[in-house]
Amino acid sequence: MVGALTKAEPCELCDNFNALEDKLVKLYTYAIAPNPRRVGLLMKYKGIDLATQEVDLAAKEQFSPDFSAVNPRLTLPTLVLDDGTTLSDTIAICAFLDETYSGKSVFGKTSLERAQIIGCCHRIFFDGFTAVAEVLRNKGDAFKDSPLPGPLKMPQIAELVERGNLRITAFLDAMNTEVTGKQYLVGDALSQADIDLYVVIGFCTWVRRAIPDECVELQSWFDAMKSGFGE
Ligand SMILES: N[C@@H](CCC(=O)N[C@@H](CS)C(=O)NCC(=O)O)C(=O)O
Repeated sequence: MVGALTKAEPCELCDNFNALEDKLVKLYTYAIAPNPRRVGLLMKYKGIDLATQEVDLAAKEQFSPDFSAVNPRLTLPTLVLDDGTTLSDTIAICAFLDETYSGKSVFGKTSLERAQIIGCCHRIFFDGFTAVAEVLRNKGDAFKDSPLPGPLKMPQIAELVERGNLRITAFLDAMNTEVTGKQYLVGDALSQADIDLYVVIGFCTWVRRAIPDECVELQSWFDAMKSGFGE
């Protein structure tokens, strides 16, 4: 699907009219994967339409010569600007799109909120996303010799599955405490941190992990996000 325009489905939380900027940018993505989803939900929230190209990770298309010429790190999402500059880290892409496109920001209203949101995203990525990835990628044939995203080849380590599961439990428990008494993780508006937590909780289901029954606050926070995004 080269050069198609994505049109976000309307949802309760989202702006649906953000004008296409005159910058020619192209997003390489695989919409169902968690890091691309962090960008996809930000775009949906802000009503951003971009030219996109799907790179099918299930079919290992990231290893194709065409895509490795775009991003030698072989990861998604990847954003290419009209001058050829390439961004290949999700948080950087989100910050760039948030600032480039008008409307409500998901990076806070003050420099302190911005710092807190980036800190929170970093924690969710490190404590949550990488824990799930540790479980997912260290067993089975799908990620054989490829337990980390990118071109590096190395063996899977079976013990990391158990450690990853322990990390997921600790992460969900910490996030339950974090959202208690709050509608949003930082400040009084939805931020990239909320998007990231929502995505990582969804990613947990890829390794058959759900929010534990005792994490009541996290479950109701997640349910509110899900319905806000119309999912
Ligand atoms: N450093 C990247 C990592 C992104 C990443 O891990 N993306 C995954 C999809 S969720 C990927 O591209 N995987 C490719 C692979 O498994 O080979 C970021 O923060 O955006």
